[in-house]
Amino acid sequence: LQSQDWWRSAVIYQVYPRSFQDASGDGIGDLKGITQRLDYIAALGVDAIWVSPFFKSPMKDFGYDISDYRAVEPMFGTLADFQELLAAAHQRQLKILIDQVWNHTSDQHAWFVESCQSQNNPKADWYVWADGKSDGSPPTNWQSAFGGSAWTWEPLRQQYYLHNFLVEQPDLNWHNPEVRDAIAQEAIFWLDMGVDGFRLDVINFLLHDRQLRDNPLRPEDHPLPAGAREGDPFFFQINQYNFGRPETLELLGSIRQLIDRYPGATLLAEISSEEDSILTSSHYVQGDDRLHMAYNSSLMTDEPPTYENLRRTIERVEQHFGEGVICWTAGTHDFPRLKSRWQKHQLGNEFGQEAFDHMFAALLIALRGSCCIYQGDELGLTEAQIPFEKLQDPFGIAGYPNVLGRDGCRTPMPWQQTAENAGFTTASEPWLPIPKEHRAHAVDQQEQIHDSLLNKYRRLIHWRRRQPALLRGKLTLIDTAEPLLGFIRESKEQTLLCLFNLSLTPAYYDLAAYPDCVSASDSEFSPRRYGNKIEVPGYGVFFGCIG
Ligand code: TEU
Repeated sequence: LQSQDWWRSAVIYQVYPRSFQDASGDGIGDLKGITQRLDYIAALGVDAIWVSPFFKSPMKDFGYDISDYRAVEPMFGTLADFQELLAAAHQRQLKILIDQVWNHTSDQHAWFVESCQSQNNPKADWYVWADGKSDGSPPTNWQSAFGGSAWTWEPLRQQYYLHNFLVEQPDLNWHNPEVRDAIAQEAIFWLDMGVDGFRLDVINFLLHDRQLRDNPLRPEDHPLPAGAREGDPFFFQINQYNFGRPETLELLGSIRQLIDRYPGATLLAEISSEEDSILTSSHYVQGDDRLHMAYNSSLMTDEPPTYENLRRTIERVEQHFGEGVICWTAGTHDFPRLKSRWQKHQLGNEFGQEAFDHMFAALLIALRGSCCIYQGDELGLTEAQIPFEKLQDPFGIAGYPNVLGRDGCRTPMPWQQTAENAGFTTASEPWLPIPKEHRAHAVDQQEQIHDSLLNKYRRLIHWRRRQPALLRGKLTLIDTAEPLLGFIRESKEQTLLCLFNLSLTPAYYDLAAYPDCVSASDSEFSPRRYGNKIEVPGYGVFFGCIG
């Protein structure tokens, strides 16, 4: 790969700063903490780190509510700490993507404070303001993704403002060119400092319907989209006018042009859409006037990873993304932990689960595109059960007990099995409790065990770096029978047959068509071979060189 195209097959590691490593001793992770742990991240063999927001923020949504795009939140450190992190990462050939929240700001941002004052101040049109309906009710029936109406009344200005998320997260008005220019200036500030790109939060939310049309109500027989939360009013209607507007795609060209002034810099779009997330996200990455890569929730729903589901997902990605790059993502700070998500679908006994985790890691790194690993998923951390009194996530608190909040995947990293607070902090208490059962999965423990999940991830990611077909090859699904999922990755230099057994019992594949096939990953997976027949064990993997 050209070095400027590194992102096309990058492995990205997501760091959630509050929970990675606390260097200051206040119970909350910080930038210095990340710098201290860079060697750990480098040892994984990843290409880049996506750092969740560390900008100045009242922390209503833990940093996704920014009150100053250019300042570092003091609890995370200083701008100098960030520059140190950036330099130390670059020294280790690690790129840094920062998390830009462009759809909304905090209600404490100076822009919003000004916009609130009157209907004709210089920033009056920077946010989405509207009068209520004739009876005084909100302008439309739109619902916030975090519950309740998406509109809040502002007495000072005597109008409603739009917030697709929390009341404290007013939506910027991207129809206004001044807003677009202002955000571009914030982006330039960080690009000039040397960051390698941005993760773009809810980028499909930027534009709302200018005519402020009501969303249609979801007919009772209209199936809920995959990933929709049962009983959540957000899904009582079809979210057609509040976000996901097709006009949004027209904004992408100028964003891309700006980034292209910085060779090698990249944009990773978060597409938050339960309604056909693959098709929706594919639109954001088609061609040079759109974004570089997109991730979606297709691997983060409750849908179990069966042969059928995975095959369909891969097929649809190949069909819709074309040359566009998907970033395969099976965990983030928003979804229940990968390790726990599918357990109720019975992946077998403990041995079966271990094999499954290994297989799933191999699948992630073998698919076409880039992939993202959320901190702790490489340790196999389970979803933490947190008592109501300790919950922090406003979304989880408001929806308790019906809506599962996001604290369960945000607990601190366990670095040392027996240390106080597992080595995360020297404070008496971390901001979220560290589950007892996570200690057995601590980094220091897993480093000593050759076949720990951590070491498997490390070996797989390093191995991938040496497989041209995985870095540059096209992907073709092959006609394997259930439960064996199979595809071929083929580049100029190499052709790789990739087989994944999605069941607990052994499965067989006839290699007659590839008589010269040799295993490409003998030390990691060792399926048995009987003549031309290959036996892939339960939740096993086979990578074979066929050219
Ligand atoms: O998340 C958008 C998103 O996917 C959420 O609306 C999701 O539906 C919710 O977390 C329930 O699972 C992004 C950020 O990743 C998230 O942390 C922020 O809270 C949100 O945007 C608002 O900025």
